[in-house]
Amino acid sequence: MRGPRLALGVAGTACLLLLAPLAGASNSSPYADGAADAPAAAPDLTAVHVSNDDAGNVFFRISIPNRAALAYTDLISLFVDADGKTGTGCAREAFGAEYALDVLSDRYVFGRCVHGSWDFTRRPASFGGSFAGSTLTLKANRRDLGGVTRFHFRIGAASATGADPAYDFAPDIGTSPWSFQVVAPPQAVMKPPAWLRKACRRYPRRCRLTRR
Ligand SMILES: [Ca+2]
Ligand SMILES: [Ca+2]
Repeated sequence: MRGPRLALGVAGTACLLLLAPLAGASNSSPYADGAADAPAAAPDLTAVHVSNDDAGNVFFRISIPNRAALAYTDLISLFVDADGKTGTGCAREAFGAEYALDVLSDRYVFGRCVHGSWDFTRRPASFGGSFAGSTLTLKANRRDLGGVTRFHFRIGAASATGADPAYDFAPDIGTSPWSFQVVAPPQAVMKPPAWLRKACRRYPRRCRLTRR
């Protein structure tokens, strides 16, 4: 009898943990790229602020002080290396990005890397973007960014006004990528594992699970 009782106790405890909200678990992190460190024509990436809310929505706020509004010729791409491996995804070795959050010619587009090529055809409902106060905001839920807890990211900005586009990168090419850890209540982003669902079905009085 000791074995089954112990197993039930563990399952019940885990269920309670899943049900317990982690109030105020959302977080934020600052990043910085040099000011005026690129050709003057390029959108100048400087302060970057990344945060997430308890629902797992990730917000990227990117300061571009030399823009009051984005020009039609401006391109900003935020590359998410969801698995932290530059050898997988698109633009391998340089970015290794699985997802791209872009604004191009006033259009906000979401890219997925499929077999080494970008697919911009399916826009997740959580994706969005805006520009105000010289700050570009891009957002997406982490479930649309591979569902990972931690990811690497890089930002590229270009102005395609002349024969030679002017670029700024944050962080600089050749340096380590920036990294962000999503902190959100588990029940907002994951299902309980199969063994736990089974245990809870078997012992419903000891373990209440919210239905999804
Ligand atoms: Ca810069
Ligand atoms: Ca990758």
